[in-house]
Amino acid sequence: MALKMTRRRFLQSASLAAATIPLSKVVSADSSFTSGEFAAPGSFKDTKTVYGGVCEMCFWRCQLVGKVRDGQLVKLEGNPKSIDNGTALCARGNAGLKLIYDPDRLKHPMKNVGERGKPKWKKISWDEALDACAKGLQKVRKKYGPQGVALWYHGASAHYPTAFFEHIGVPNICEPAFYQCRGQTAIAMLKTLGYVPNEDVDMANAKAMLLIGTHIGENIHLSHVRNFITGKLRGAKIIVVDPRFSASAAKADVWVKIKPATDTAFLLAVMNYLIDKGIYNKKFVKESCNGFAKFKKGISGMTVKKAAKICDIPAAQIIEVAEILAKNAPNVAIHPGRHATWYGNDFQRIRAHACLAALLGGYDVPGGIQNINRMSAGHVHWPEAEFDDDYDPEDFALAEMAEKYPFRPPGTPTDMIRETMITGKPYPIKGMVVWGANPIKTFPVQDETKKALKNMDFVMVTDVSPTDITMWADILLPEACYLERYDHIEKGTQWDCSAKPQQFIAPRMPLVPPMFERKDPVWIINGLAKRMGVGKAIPVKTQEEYVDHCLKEVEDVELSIAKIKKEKGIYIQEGESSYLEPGDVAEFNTESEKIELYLEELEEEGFSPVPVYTKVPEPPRGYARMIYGRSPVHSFNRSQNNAWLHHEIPENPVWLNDELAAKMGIKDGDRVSLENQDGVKTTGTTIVKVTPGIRKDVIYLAHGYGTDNPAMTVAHNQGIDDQSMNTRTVIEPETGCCGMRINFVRLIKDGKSISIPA
Ligand SMILES: Nc1nc2c(c(=O)[nH]1)N[C@H]1C(S)=C(S)[C@@H](COP(=O)(O)OP(=O)(O)OC[C@H]3O[C@@H](n4cnc5c(=O)[nH]c(N)nc54)[C@H](O)[C@@H]3O)O[C@H]1N2
Ligand SMILES: Nc1nc2c(c(=O)[nH]1)N[C@H]1C(S)=C(S)[C@@H](COP(=O)(O)OP(=O)(O)OC[C@H]3O[C@@H](n4cnc5c(=O)[nH]c(N)nc54)[C@H](O)[C@@H]3O)O[C@H]1N2
Ligand code: SF4
Ligand SMILES: [Mo]
Repeated sequence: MALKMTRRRFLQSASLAAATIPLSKVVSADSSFTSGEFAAPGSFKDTKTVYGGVCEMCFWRCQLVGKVRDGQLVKLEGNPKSIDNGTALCARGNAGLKLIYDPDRLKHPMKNVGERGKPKWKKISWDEALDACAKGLQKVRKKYGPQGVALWYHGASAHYPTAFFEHIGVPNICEPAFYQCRGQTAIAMLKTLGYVPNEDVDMANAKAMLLIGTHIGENIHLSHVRNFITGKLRGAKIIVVDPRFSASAAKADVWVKIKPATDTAFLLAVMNYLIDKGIYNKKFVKESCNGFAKFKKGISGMTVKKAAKICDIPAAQIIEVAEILAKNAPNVAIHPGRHATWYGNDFQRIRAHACLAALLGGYDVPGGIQNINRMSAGHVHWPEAEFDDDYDPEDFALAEMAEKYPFRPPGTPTDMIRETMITGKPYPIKGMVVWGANPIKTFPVQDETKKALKNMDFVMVTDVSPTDITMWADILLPEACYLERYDHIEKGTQWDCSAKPQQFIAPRMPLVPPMFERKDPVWIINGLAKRMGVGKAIPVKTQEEYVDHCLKEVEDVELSIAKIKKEKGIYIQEGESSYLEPGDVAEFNTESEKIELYLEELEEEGFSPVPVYTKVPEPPRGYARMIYGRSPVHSFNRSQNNAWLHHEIPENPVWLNDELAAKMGIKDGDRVSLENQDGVKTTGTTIVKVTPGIRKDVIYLAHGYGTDNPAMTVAHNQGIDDQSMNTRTVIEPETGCCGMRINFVRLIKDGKSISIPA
């Protein structure tokens, strides 16, 4: 791996750089920075601590404090008051400094005077920019109706804009990052348990844990990693199922080197074994589960022997896993999973996670999945809009078409919006608004996304930095980043469920004011609303008022920004333990008020009511399946231009099995590119990591690399883009989410394609 520094040295150098080098030297020279904005630092004595920051280098939202000197942020630290991340931040959290002062960041509104996708930027004023956006969107609305506009969004800053676009009747709104992330996990859990446990699994107090994929340690969500490591240190047995020796596999007692896409068969076999041997939790199943007899019968076909063959693992290992789980039940952490859009057969797999936890009684007990009480928090709503008689946004929500995906996450499936943008059916979508999302990188089949964007009459993008999506804007709006603005409330609970139960609320507050012409979402949207003739409906005047309003809506406690400031950024109150009292029975908010082992709703819609394994196509001869995961120091594509993080892991090595490599004549560190089953090649190159820690039928790489946008001067063309290899996708029939591990690749070295031996 191209790690040039140890993590400890990185953190030392990161904080040293922040503490001692004038920022004017840390950022590279850029003519648009005035010297005044990057004045020389004062003395250490002048450094003050500003409370109330909330990280958004990823979406875990750790609570921060900023060290500020002469109006400049010189260091970020975890908020000592935090019951979540404490004083810790991960590498990305630390490196937020290099985002805020990245000279490549968007500074002014810009108009594309070149082509979409090959932009030429002209700096314009906010008046010009908002006029152009209002005009562009109104023109589309006039010609095609309000349904002519669609929205793709992600992130905390998109709450208010989304509410605005709903208010003006935009019917097709999608969070591609939810649809292609944990959307289907959420719905599978909701239907099975009656609530969405997210990653609320009490690993710190588990006696055994099971991770399917879920590569904690590369997947860095700070308190979640801490939860996992604490469980490990307290002696939990760890089972990791992964075709690759992931960071969590490296901490495991049992590594199940499973054939990709076969996890449901594995889980079914484990469950069958528990049932056959009578070593499941009979009391829990009787009291808290619905449809056990039909479930038992429905899954009985997947024997240990059969699954061993399908999953390409020893039968003895399936039995070993089942025995470990049974022995440690109910204190077992069956991880619900997060990113699940793998193969298009994943809804059933996530249901299997929930059912296995049920057979073990692993709910609301130490170690188990927790139904965590969270404080309610307010939102700001635009007033209910009144539309013409002949227009009802619901009639245009592509909802009828989407009905074929009865278990879809909220919103219009990403794929359906894209399709409609291209075909104009059932009606034209000709205006696209993108707010904080990068669908070029997020969403498979890039050519289709580009075709859809080309087909628009108007595209408006709001972002903090140039990324691959910003190249497709007609008007590009620069937003203040998470360190420079107020934002929607974050709420949570103590991560270790055995600790004194506490809950917190931490709204995001700015650590320093925004530079250049960067603005917050309320400012931008209100300007747009006025120009689009809905100024009277504006619910709040400033971003600060917006957050104050959300705080006032929190039930049972009086909160305000002033109060949160006094509380050093975090309001903490006593909570209730999520563990059941002895004698209590867990509650599930489903139709049967129990865990739906057998989900009738699925049957009614023509799907299997018990989890079922569906086979997916195998790699063609000469290719291996491409799988992906996280780089521990990056968040998707969004952090790639961060100089500190780029310095750590500048490209994404392609993992190749060592025996294969020997046959192919490939050595560790060789420079290669990838070619997929459709003959599409990656633009950039990367190095090979030759390792026994991966199966022979897969090639692995970290997601997010391989940036097309030359305006990202650090990241441009560094590493390779996994999404560019996803020229095919599969739409999951239950949910409408896109499977992204169904493409196959081989290597190219020195211009020659090298097949993967069988
Ligand atoms: N550093 C960092 N951390 C992050 C993020 C980030 O961008 N950077 N993003 C966050 C977000 S939004 C998400 S959703 C999560 C995603 O992180 P996870 O939810 O952990 O993602 P997964 O896809 O479950 O896990 C990826 C692992 O699955 C393995 N895998 C691939 N195919 C299969 C298979 O068929 N079966 C099994 N059992 N394993 C398979 C891969 O080898 C890899 O180790 O990470 C979060 N954490
Ligand atoms: N091939 C492949 N596809 C994937 C994944 C994968 O692992 N492989 N992972 C999937 C998962 S789990 C997820 S969660 C999604 C992630 O999908 P996205 O969230 O769309 O991914 P990012 O690349 O982080 O793009 C976010 C965009 O928001 C911008 N941004 C950052 N901060 C702000 C802000 O404060 N305001 C505004 N307006 N913009 C901001 C960034 O610069 C960037 O352009 O991708 C999914 N798609
Ligand atoms: S896990 Fe890291 S990047 Fe994510 S919010 Fe926490 S400190 Fe920030
Ligand atoms: Mo995600």
